[in-house]
Amino acid sequence: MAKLHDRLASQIPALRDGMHALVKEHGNKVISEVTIAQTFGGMRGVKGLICDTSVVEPDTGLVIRNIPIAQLANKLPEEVFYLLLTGELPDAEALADLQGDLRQRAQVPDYVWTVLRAMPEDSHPMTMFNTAILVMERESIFRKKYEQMHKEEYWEAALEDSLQLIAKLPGVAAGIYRLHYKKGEPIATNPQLDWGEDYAAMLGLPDPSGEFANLMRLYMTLHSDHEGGNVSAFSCHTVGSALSDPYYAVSAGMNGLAGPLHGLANQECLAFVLEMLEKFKGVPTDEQLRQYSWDRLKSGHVIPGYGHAVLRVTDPRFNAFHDFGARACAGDNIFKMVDAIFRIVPGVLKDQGKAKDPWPNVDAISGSLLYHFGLTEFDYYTVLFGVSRGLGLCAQLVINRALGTPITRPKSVSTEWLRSQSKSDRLAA
Ligand code: HAX
Repeated sequence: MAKLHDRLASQIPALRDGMHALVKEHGNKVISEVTIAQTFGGMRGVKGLICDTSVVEPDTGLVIRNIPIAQLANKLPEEVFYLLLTGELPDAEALADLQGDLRQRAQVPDYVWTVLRAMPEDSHPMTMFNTAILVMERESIFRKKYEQMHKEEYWEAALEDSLQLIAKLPGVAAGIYRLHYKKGEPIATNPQLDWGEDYAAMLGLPDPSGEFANLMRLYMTLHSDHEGGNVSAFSCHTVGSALSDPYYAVSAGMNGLAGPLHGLANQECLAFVLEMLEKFKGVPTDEQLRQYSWDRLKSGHVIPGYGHAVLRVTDPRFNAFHDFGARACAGDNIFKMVDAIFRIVPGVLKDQGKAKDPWPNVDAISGSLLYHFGLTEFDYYTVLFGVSRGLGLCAQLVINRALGTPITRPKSVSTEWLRSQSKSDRLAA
Protein backbone atom coordinates (compact mmCIF):
# COMPACT_ATOMS: atom_id res chain seq x y z
CA MET A 1 0.00 0.00 0.00
CA ALA A 2 3.00 2.26 0.21
CA LYS A 3 2.41 3.95 -3.12
CA LEU A 4 -1.34 4.32 -2.71
CA HIS A 5 -0.88 5.51 0.86
CA ASP A 6 1.83 7.99 -0.13
CA ARG A 7 -0.15 9.33 -3.07
CA LEU A 8 -3.15 9.91 -0.82
CA ALA A 9 -0.99 11.46 1.88
CA SER A 10 0.32 13.93 -0.67
CA GLN A 11 -3.18 14.81 -1.90
CA ILE A 12 -5.08 15.09 1.37
CA PRO A 13 -3.78 18.48 2.64
CA ALA A 14 -4.97 20.17 -0.57
CA LEU A 15 -8.33 18.37 -0.35
CA ARG A 16 -8.82 19.64 3.18
CA ASP A 17 -7.74 23.17 2.30
CA GLY A 18 -10.04 23.19 -0.72
CA MET A 19 -13.00 22.08 1.37
CA HIS A 20 -12.33 24.66 4.11
CA ALA A 21 -11.93 27.46 1.57
CA LEU A 22 -15.18 26.53 -0.20
CA VAL A 23 -17.13 26.50 3.05
CA LYS A 24 -15.51 29.73 4.23
CA GLU A 25 -16.16 31.66 1.02
CA HIS A 26 -19.46 30.18 -0.12
CA GLY A 27 -20.81 28.28 2.88
CA ASN A 28 -24.16 30.12 2.87
CA LYS A 29 -25.01 29.55 -0.77
CA VAL A 30 -28.15 27.45 -1.33
CA ILE A 31 -27.71 24.40 -3.61
CA SER A 32 -31.00 22.62 -3.02
CA GLU A 33 -34.50 23.26 -1.83
CA VAL A 34 -36.71 20.52 -0.44
CA THR A 35 -40.37 20.07 -1.23
CA ILE A 36 -42.90 18.21 0.86
CA ALA A 37 -43.11 15.61 -1.90
CA GLN A 38 -39.35 15.01 -1.69
CA THR A 39 -39.57 14.71 2.08
CA PHE A 40 -42.06 11.87 1.66
CA GLY A 41 -40.33 10.60 -1.48
CA GLY A 42 -37.04 9.17 -0.29
CA MET A 43 -35.29 12.57 -0.56
CA ARG A 44 -35.01 11.99 -4.30
CA GLY A 45 -33.05 14.80 -5.97
CA VAL A 46 -32.18 16.58 -2.70
CA LYS A 47 -28.54 17.66 -2.86
CA GLY A 48 -27.09 17.27 0.62
CA LEU A 49 -24.16 14.88 0.35
CA ILE A 50 -20.63 15.06 -1.02
CA CYS A 51 -19.17 12.19 -3.00
CA ASP A 52 -16.01 12.75 -5.03
CA THR A 53 -15.37 9.17 -6.10
CA SER A 54 -18.06 9.12 -8.78
CA VAL A 55 -21.15 10.89 -10.09
CA VAL A 56 -24.25 9.50 -11.74
CA GLU A 57 -26.05 11.94 -14.02
CA PRO A 58 -29.48 11.11 -15.48
CA ASP A 59 -28.25 11.34 -19.07
CA THR A 60 -24.77 9.79 -18.79
CA GLY A 61 -24.85 7.27 -15.97
CA LEU A 62 -21.78 6.41 -13.94
CA VAL A 63 -18.68 8.58 -14.32
CA ILE A 64 -15.76 7.68 -12.07
CA ARG A 65 -13.46 10.61 -11.43
CA ASN A 66 -14.40 12.24 -14.76
CA ILE A 67 -14.02 8.99 -16.73
CA PRO A 68 -17.26 7.49 -18.13
CA ILE A 69 -17.59 3.88 -16.97
CA ALA A 70 -17.61 2.63 -20.57
CA GLN A 71 -13.98 3.77 -20.87
CA LEU A 72 -13.03 1.78 -17.77
CA ALA A 73 -14.55 -1.51 -18.92
CA ASN A 74 -11.11 -2.94 -19.77
CA LYS A 75 -9.47 -1.84 -16.52
CA LEU A 76 -8.80 -4.12 -13.59
CA PRO A 77 -10.89 -3.55 -10.45
CA GLU A 78 -7.69 -2.79 -8.52
CA GLU A 79 -6.95 0.04 -10.97
CA VAL A 80 -10.46 1.36 -10.46
CA PHE A 81 -10.01 1.27 -6.67
CA TYR A 82 -6.86 3.36 -7.01
CA LEU A 83 -8.74 5.72 -9.31
CA LEU A 84 -11.69 6.01 -6.91
CA LEU A 85 -9.36 7.00 -4.10
CA THR A 86 -6.88 9.24 -5.83
CA GLY A 87 -8.59 10.46 -8.99
CA GLU A 88 -5.77 8.90 -11.06
CA LEU A 89 -5.26 5.55 -12.72
CA PRO A 90 -2.15 3.88 -11.29
CA ASP A 91 0.97 3.48 -13.39
CA ALA A 92 2.38 -0.06 -13.72
CA GLU A 93 4.50 0.30 -10.59
CA ALA A 94 1.69 1.62 -8.39
CA LEU A 95 -0.65 -1.10 -9.67
CA ALA A 96 1.89 -3.85 -8.93
CA ASP A 97 2.43 -2.35 -5.48
CA LEU A 98 -1.30 -2.35 -4.69
CA GLN A 99 -1.76 -5.86 -6.07
CA GLY A 100 1.16 -7.12 -3.98
CA ASP A 101 -0.31 -5.51 -0.91
CA LEU A 102 -3.73 -7.07 -1.46
CA ARG A 103 -2.16 -10.50 -2.02
CA GLN A 104 -0.35 -10.31 1.30
CA ARG A 105 -3.62 -9.66 3.08
CA ALA A 106 -5.82 -12.12 1.17
CA GLN A 107 -5.76 -15.06 3.60
CA VAL A 108 -9.19 -15.43 5.26
CA PRO A 109 -8.84 -16.12 9.01
CA ASP A 110 -9.91 -19.64 10.06
CA TYR A 111 -12.45 -18.39 12.59
CA VAL A 112 -14.48 -16.95 9.71
CA TRP A 113 -15.03 -20.46 8.34
CA THR A 114 -15.92 -21.75 11.81
CA VAL A 115 -18.61 -19.09 12.13
CA LEU A 116 -19.93 -19.58 8.59
CA ARG A 117 -20.10 -23.35 8.97
CA ALA A 118 -22.12 -22.90 12.18
CA MET A 119 -24.80 -20.84 10.48
CA PRO A 120 -28.19 -22.40 9.66
CA GLU A 121 -28.23 -23.98 6.20
CA ASP A 122 -31.02 -21.75 4.99
CA SER A 123 -29.12 -18.53 5.77
CA HIS A 124 -29.08 -16.26 2.74
CA PRO A 125 -25.58 -15.94 1.21
CA MET A 126 -25.78 -12.18 1.84
CA THR A 127 -26.37 -12.86 5.53
CA MET A 128 -23.33 -15.12 5.53
CA PHE A 129 -21.28 -12.46 3.72
CA ASN A 130 -22.26 -9.80 6.21
CA THR A 131 -21.68 -12.08 9.16
CA ALA A 132 -18.16 -12.75 7.89
CA ILE A 133 -17.46 -9.03 7.56
CA LEU A 134 -18.74 -8.33 11.05
CA VAL A 135 -16.93 -11.22 12.67
CA MET A 136 -13.66 -9.87 11.24
CA GLU A 137 -14.33 -6.53 12.97
CA ARG A 138 -12.16 -7.74 15.84
CA GLU A 139 -9.19 -7.08 13.49
CA SER A 140 -10.03 -3.41 13.04
CA ILE A 141 -6.99 -1.17 13.34
CA PHE A 142 -9.29 1.86 13.34
CA ARG A 143 -11.04 0.67 16.48
CA LYS A 144 -7.80 -0.44 18.17
CA LYS A 145 -6.03 2.85 17.49
CA TYR A 146 -9.03 5.13 17.92
CA GLU A 147 -8.13 6.45 21.36
CA GLN A 148 -4.51 7.18 20.41
CA MET A 149 -5.07 8.72 16.98
CA HIS A 150 -5.27 12.40 16.13
CA LYS A 151 -8.32 12.89 13.93
CA GLU A 152 -6.08 13.80 10.99
CA GLU A 153 -4.77 10.22 11.12
CA TYR A 154 -8.19 8.54 10.94
CA TRP A 155 -7.94 8.07 7.19
CA GLU A 156 -4.77 5.99 7.51
CA ALA A 157 -6.42 3.52 9.86
CA ALA A 158 -9.51 3.52 7.65
CA LEU A 159 -7.30 2.74 4.63
CA GLU A 160 -5.56 -0.05 6.52
CA ASP A 161 -8.92 -1.65 7.46
CA SER A 162 -10.25 -1.12 3.95
CA LEU A 163 -7.30 -2.88 2.34
CA GLN A 164 -7.67 -5.78 4.75
CA LEU A 165 -11.34 -6.05 3.90
CA ILE A 166 -10.98 -5.67 0.14
CA ALA A 167 -8.18 -8.22 0.04
CA LYS A 168 -10.32 -10.79 1.85
CA LEU A 169 -13.76 -10.19 0.34
CA PRO A 170 -13.19 -12.41 -2.74
CA GLY A 171 -11.94 -15.32 -0.61
CA VAL A 172 -14.78 -14.92 1.87
CA ALA A 173 -17.38 -14.63 -0.87
CA ALA A 174 -16.02 -17.55 -2.88
CA GLY A 175 -15.85 -19.68 0.28
CA ILE A 176 -19.50 -18.87 1.01
CA TYR A 177 -20.38 -20.03 -2.49
CA ARG A 178 -18.60 -23.33 -1.98
CA LEU A 179 -19.95 -23.99 1.50
CA HIS A 180 -23.51 -22.84 0.96
CA TYR A 181 -24.05 -24.73 -2.29
CA LYS A 182 -22.02 -27.74 -1.16
CA LYS A 183 -19.41 -27.36 -3.89
CA GLY A 184 -16.57 -28.51 -1.66
CA GLU A 185 -14.06 -26.87 0.63
CA PRO A 186 -13.08 -23.21 0.12
CA ILE A 187 -10.26 -22.88 -2.44
CA ALA A 188 -7.11 -21.06 -1.36
CA THR A 189 -6.16 -17.71 -2.87
CA ASN A 190 -3.56 -17.89 -5.66
CA PRO A 191 -0.95 -15.12 -5.44
CA GLN A 192 -0.21 -15.44 -9.19
CA LEU A 193 -3.64 -14.08 -10.10
CA ASP A 194 -5.12 -10.60 -10.10
CA TRP A 195 -7.95 -9.77 -7.70
CA GLY A 196 -10.91 -10.47 -10.01
CA GLU A 197 -9.29 -13.49 -11.62
CA ASP A 198 -8.49 -14.95 -8.19
CA TYR A 199 -12.12 -14.56 -7.15
CA ALA A 200 -13.19 -16.43 -10.31
CA ALA A 201 -10.68 -19.20 -9.57
CA MET A 202 -11.75 -19.52 -5.92
CA LEU A 203 -15.37 -20.05 -6.97
CA GLY A 204 -14.11 -23.23 -8.61
CA LEU A 205 -16.17 -23.12 -11.82
CA PRO A 206 -14.61 -24.55 -14.98
CA ASP A 207 -13.22 -21.77 -17.15
CA PRO A 208 -11.31 -23.28 -20.06
CA SER A 209 -11.60 -20.15 -22.22
CA GLY A 210 -10.70 -17.72 -19.43
CA GLU A 211 -13.86 -15.75 -20.29
CA PHE A 212 -15.41 -16.28 -16.86
CA ALA A 213 -12.38 -14.60 -15.29
CA ASN A 214 -12.82 -11.76 -17.79
CA LEU A 215 -16.47 -11.48 -16.81
CA MET A 216 -15.57 -11.34 -13.13
CA ARG A 217 -13.04 -8.56 -13.72
CA LEU A 218 -15.66 -6.64 -15.69
CA TYR A 219 -18.34 -7.31 -13.08
CA MET A 220 -16.09 -6.07 -10.27
CA THR A 221 -15.22 -2.91 -12.20
CA LEU A 222 -18.75 -2.03 -13.30
CA HIS A 223 -20.36 -2.39 -9.85
CA SER A 224 -17.61 -0.72 -7.86
CA ASP A 225 -19.28 2.61 -7.12
CA HIS A 226 -22.44 4.58 -7.93
CA GLU A 227 -21.98 7.95 -6.19
CA GLY A 228 -23.01 8.62 -2.60
CA GLY A 229 -26.80 8.66 -2.28
CA ASN A 230 -27.71 5.05 -3.10
CA VAL A 231 -28.82 2.91 -0.16
CA SER A 232 -25.56 1.00 0.36
CA ALA A 233 -23.26 4.02 0.00
CA PHE A 234 -25.44 6.26 2.13
CA SER A 235 -25.86 3.61 4.85
CA CYS A 236 -22.11 2.98 4.91
CA HIS A 237 -21.44 6.71 4.98
CA THR A 238 -23.87 7.32 7.84
CA VAL A 239 -22.53 4.52 10.01
CA GLY A 240 -18.93 5.51 9.22
CA SER A 241 -19.72 9.11 10.17
CA ALA A 242 -20.28 7.94 13.75
CA LEU A 243 -16.63 6.79 13.56
CA SER A 244 -17.75 3.21 13.62
CA ASP A 245 -14.85 1.40 11.97
CA PRO A 246 -14.90 0.29 8.28
CA TYR A 247 -16.03 -3.25 9.16
CA TYR A 248 -19.18 -1.90 10.83
CA ALA A 249 -19.74 0.69 8.14
CA VAL A 250 -19.23 -1.62 5.15
CA SER A 251 -21.45 -4.21 6.79
CA ALA A 252 -24.20 -1.59 7.11
CA GLY A 253 -23.84 -0.80 3.42
CA MET A 254 -24.05 -4.48 2.52
CA ASN A 255 -27.25 -4.86 4.54
CA GLY A 256 -28.76 -2.16 2.37
CA LEU A 257 -27.46 -3.85 -0.74
CA ALA A 258 -29.40 -6.97 0.29
CA GLY A 259 -32.73 -5.25 -0.44
CA PRO A 260 -34.81 -6.28 -3.49
CA LEU A 261 -34.98 -2.71 -4.80
CA HIS A 262 -31.19 -2.39 -4.63
CA GLY A 263 -28.60 -5.16 -4.93
CA LEU A 264 -30.99 -8.07 -4.70
CA ALA A 265 -32.66 -6.91 -7.91
CA ASN A 266 -30.11 -8.87 -9.97
CA GLN A 267 -31.36 -12.11 -8.42
CA GLU A 268 -34.96 -11.12 -9.18
CA CYS A 269 -34.02 -10.24 -12.76
CA LEU A 270 -32.64 -13.63 -13.55
CA ALA A 271 -35.67 -15.27 -11.94
CA PHE A 272 -37.82 -13.17 -14.29
CA VAL A 273 -35.77 -14.27 -17.31
CA LEU A 274 -35.83 -17.96 -16.34
CA GLU A 275 -39.54 -17.94 -15.50
CA MET A 276 -40.31 -16.76 -18.98
CA LEU A 277 -37.98 -19.22 -20.69
CA GLU A 278 -39.65 -22.01 -18.77
CA LYS A 279 -43.21 -20.83 -19.27
CA PHE A 280 -42.80 -20.35 -23.02
CA LYS A 281 -40.40 -23.28 -23.48
CA GLY A 282 -37.82 -20.93 -24.98
CA VAL A 283 -37.69 -17.28 -25.98
CA PRO A 284 -41.31 -15.98 -26.24
CA THR A 285 -42.65 -13.97 -29.12
CA ASP A 286 -42.68 -10.21 -28.66
CA GLU A 287 -46.45 -10.31 -28.13
CA GLN A 288 -46.20 -13.02 -25.46
CA LEU A 289 -43.47 -11.04 -23.72
CA ARG A 290 -45.49 -7.83 -23.86
CA GLN A 291 -48.52 -9.58 -22.31
CA TYR A 292 -46.40 -11.27 -19.64
CA SER A 293 -44.89 -7.91 -18.66
CA TRP A 294 -48.32 -6.30 -18.43
CA ASP A 295 -49.62 -9.19 -16.30
CA ARG A 296 -46.70 -8.69 -13.96
CA LEU A 297 -47.30 -4.96 -13.66
CA LYS A 298 -51.04 -5.48 -13.10
CA SER A 299 -50.31 -7.93 -10.28
CA GLY A 300 -48.48 -5.09 -8.50
CA HIS A 301 -44.90 -6.19 -9.23
CA VAL A 302 -42.08 -4.17 -10.74
CA ILE A 303 -40.17 -5.33 -13.81
CA PRO A 304 -36.81 -6.11 -12.24
CA GLY A 305 -33.77 -4.57 -13.87
CA TYR A 306 -35.72 -1.66 -15.32
CA GLY A 307 -35.99 1.85 -13.95
CA HIS A 308 -33.63 3.83 -11.81
CA ALA A 309 -33.82 6.50 -9.15
CA VAL A 310 -31.39 8.75 -11.04
CA LEU A 311 -30.78 7.43 -14.58
CA ARG A 312 -32.99 8.39 -17.50
CA VAL A 313 -31.11 6.49 -20.21
CA THR A 314 -29.96 2.90 -20.67
CA ASP A 315 -27.41 2.28 -17.95
CA PRO A 316 -23.93 2.35 -19.57
CA ARG A 317 -23.04 -0.63 -17.37
CA PHE A 318 -25.85 -2.57 -19.11
CA ASN A 319 -24.26 -1.62 -22.43
CA ALA A 320 -20.81 -2.74 -21.28
CA PHE A 321 -22.19 -6.14 -20.22
CA HIS A 322 -24.18 -6.34 -23.43
CA ASP A 323 -21.01 -5.84 -25.49
CA PHE A 324 -19.35 -8.61 -23.49
CA GLY A 325 -22.36 -10.94 -23.94
CA ALA A 326 -22.59 -10.25 -27.67
CA ARG A 327 -19.00 -11.39 -27.95
CA ALA A 328 -19.00 -14.27 -25.47
CA CYS A 329 -22.48 -15.84 -25.52
CA ALA A 330 -24.73 -14.34 -28.20
CA GLY A 331 -26.17 -17.76 -29.12
CA ASP A 332 -27.38 -18.59 -25.59
CA ASN A 333 -31.16 -18.41 -25.04
CA ILE A 334 -30.57 -16.50 -21.81
CA PHE A 335 -28.79 -13.73 -23.71
CA LYS A 336 -31.47 -13.77 -26.41
CA MET A 337 -34.10 -13.41 -23.68
CA VAL A 338 -32.30 -10.38 -22.21
CA ASP A 339 -32.30 -8.85 -25.69
CA ALA A 340 -36.00 -9.58 -26.19
CA ILE A 341 -36.88 -7.97 -22.85
CA PHE A 342 -34.78 -4.93 -23.79
CA ARG A 343 -36.78 -4.69 -27.04
CA ILE A 344 -40.21 -4.86 -25.40
CA VAL A 345 -40.19 -3.74 -21.76
CA PRO A 346 -39.22 -0.07 -22.21
CA GLY A 347 -42.28 0.37 -24.44
CA VAL A 348 -44.53 -1.34 -21.88
CA LEU A 349 -43.21 0.83 -19.06
CA LYS A 350 -43.63 3.95 -21.19
CA ASP A 351 -47.23 2.97 -21.96
CA GLN A 352 -47.90 2.34 -18.28
CA GLY A 353 -46.54 5.82 -17.63
CA LYS A 354 -45.38 5.37 -14.05
CA ALA A 355 -41.65 4.63 -14.11
CA LYS A 356 -39.65 7.79 -14.76
CA ASP A 357 -36.93 5.68 -16.34
CA PRO A 358 -38.19 2.87 -18.59
CA TRP A 359 -34.66 1.74 -19.52
CA PRO A 360 -32.59 -1.19 -18.25
CA ASN A 361 -30.18 -0.81 -15.36
CA VAL A 362 -27.14 -3.01 -14.85
CA ASP A 363 -29.12 -5.75 -13.12
CA ALA A 364 -31.14 -6.48 -16.24
CA ILE A 365 -28.22 -8.39 -17.72
CA SER A 366 -25.52 -9.19 -15.18
CA GLY A 367 -27.19 -12.32 -13.81
CA SER A 368 -27.79 -13.77 -17.24
CA LEU A 369 -24.09 -13.62 -18.07
CA LEU A 370 -23.18 -15.29 -14.79
CA TYR A 371 -25.76 -17.98 -15.48
CA HIS A 372 -24.27 -18.63 -18.90
CA PHE A 373 -20.90 -19.37 -17.31
CA GLY A 374 -22.39 -21.85 -14.84
CA LEU A 375 -22.90 -19.57 -11.87
CA THR A 376 -26.54 -20.56 -11.69
CA GLU A 377 -27.30 -20.01 -8.01
CA PHE A 378 -28.91 -16.63 -8.35
CA ASP A 379 -29.47 -15.92 -4.68
CA TYR A 380 -25.67 -15.62 -4.63
CA TYR A 381 -25.51 -12.75 -7.12
CA THR A 382 -25.86 -9.96 -4.58
CA VAL A 383 -22.72 -11.27 -2.87
CA LEU A 384 -20.78 -10.71 -6.11
CA PHE A 385 -22.21 -7.23 -6.23
CA GLY A 386 -21.17 -6.75 -2.60
CA VAL A 387 -17.54 -7.75 -3.24
CA SER A 388 -17.35 -5.17 -6.00
CA ARG A 389 -19.24 -2.44 -4.15
CA GLY A 390 -16.82 -2.91 -1.25
CA LEU A 391 -14.33 -0.97 -3.42
CA GLY A 392 -16.50 2.12 -3.63
CA LEU A 393 -17.76 1.96 -0.06
CA CYS A 394 -14.20 1.77 1.27
CA ALA A 395 -12.92 4.51 -1.04
CA GLN A 396 -15.71 6.83 0.06
CA LEU A 397 -15.05 6.02 3.73
CA VAL A 398 -11.33 6.73 3.51
CA ILE A 399 -11.94 10.08 1.81
CA ASN A 400 -14.55 11.03 4.38
CA ARG A 401 -12.21 10.26 7.25
CA ALA A 402 -9.50 12.29 5.48
CA LEU A 403 -11.85 15.26 5.18
CA GLY A 404 -13.06 14.90 8.75
CA THR A 405 -16.68 14.66 7.59
CA PRO A 406 -18.86 15.13 10.68
CA ILE A 407 -21.52 12.77 11.94
CA THR A 408 -24.54 12.59 9.62
CA ARG A 409 -27.56 14.13 11.28
CA PRO A 410 -30.20 15.61 8.97
CA LYS A 411 -33.26 17.16 10.61
CA SER A 412 -36.45 15.16 10.56
CA VAL A 413 -39.84 16.82 10.89
CA SER A 414 -43.23 15.45 11.87
CA THR A 415 -46.18 15.17 9.52
CA GLU A 416 -48.07 17.46 11.89
CA TRP A 417 -45.33 20.09 11.53
CA LEU A 418 -45.50 19.80 7.74
CA ARG A 419 -49.29 20.22 7.84
CA SER A 420 -49.03 23.33 9.97
CA GLN A 421 -46.19 24.78 7.88
CA SER A 422 -47.91 23.99 4.61
CA LYS A 423 -50.50 26.60 5.54
CA SER A 424 -47.86 29.31 5.77
CA ASP A 425 -47.16 31.46 2.72
CA ARG A 426 -43.53 30.40 2.40
CA LEU A 427 -44.33 26.71 1.96
CA ALA A 428 -47.65 27.12 0.19
CA ALA A 429 -46.05 28.67 -2.88
N1 HAX B 1 -41.44 -1.74 -12.99
C1 HAX B 1 -42.64 -1.30 -12.60
N2 HAX B 1 -42.85 -0.12 -12.00
C2 HAX B 1 -41.79 0.67 -11.83
C3 HAX B 1 -40.50 0.31 -12.25
C4 HAX B 1 -40.34 -0.96 -12.85
N3 HAX B 1 -39.15 -1.42 -13.22
N4 HAX B 1 -39.65 1.29 -11.94
C5 HAX B 1 -40.39 2.25 -11.34
N5 HAX B 1 -41.67 1.86 -11.27
C6 HAX B 1 -42.78 2.56 -10.62
C7 HAX B 1 -42.44 2.73 -9.14
O1 HAX B 1 -42.73 1.55 -8.41
C8 HAX B 1 -43.34 3.90 -8.79
O2 HAX B 1 -44.65 3.40 -8.63
P1 HAX B 1 -45.63 3.99 -7.48
O3 HAX B 1 -45.82 5.41 -7.86
O4 HAX B 1 -46.85 3.15 -7.62
O5 HAX B 1 -44.92 3.82 -6.19
C9 HAX B 1 -43.30 4.73 -10.05
O6 HAX B 1 -42.90 3.87 -11.11
C10 HAX B 1 -42.29 5.89 -9.97
O7 HAX B 1 -41.03 5.36 -9.62
P2 HAX B 1 -39.68 6.07 -10.10
O8 HAX B 1 -39.64 7.44 -9.52
O9 HAX B 1 -39.55 5.96 -11.57
O10 HAX B 1 -38.58 5.13 -9.47
P3 HAX B 1 -37.95 5.19 -8.01
O11 HAX B 1 -36.86 6.19 -8.03
O12 HAX B 1 -39.00 5.33 -6.96
O13 HAX B 1 -37.37 3.71 -7.86
C11 HAX B 1 -36.23 1.79 -8.56
C12 HAX B 1 -36.23 3.31 -8.56
C13 HAX B 1 -34.90 1.29 -9.14
C14 HAX B 1 -36.35 1.26 -7.11
C15 HAX B 1 -37.40 1.29 -9.44
O14 HAX B 1 -37.24 1.72 -10.76
C16 HAX B 1 -37.57 -0.21 -9.39
O15 HAX B 1 -38.22 -0.72 -8.47
N6 HAX B 1 -37.00 -0.96 -10.39
C17 HAX B 1 -37.04 -2.40 -10.38
C18 HAX B 1 -36.03 -2.96 -9.38
C19 HAX B 1 -34.62 -2.75 -9.86
O16 HAX B 1 -34.28 -2.97 -11.01
N7 HAX B 1 -33.75 -2.32 -8.92
C20 HAX B 1 -32.33 -2.16 -9.20
C21 HAX B 1 -31.92 -0.72 -9.39
C22 HAX B 1 -30.44 -0.58 -9.61
C23 HAX B 1 -29.73 -0.76 -8.31
O17 HAX B 1 -29.78 0.02 -7.39
N8 HAX B 1 -29.06 -1.85 -8.17
O18 HAX B 1 -28.48 -2.06 -7.01
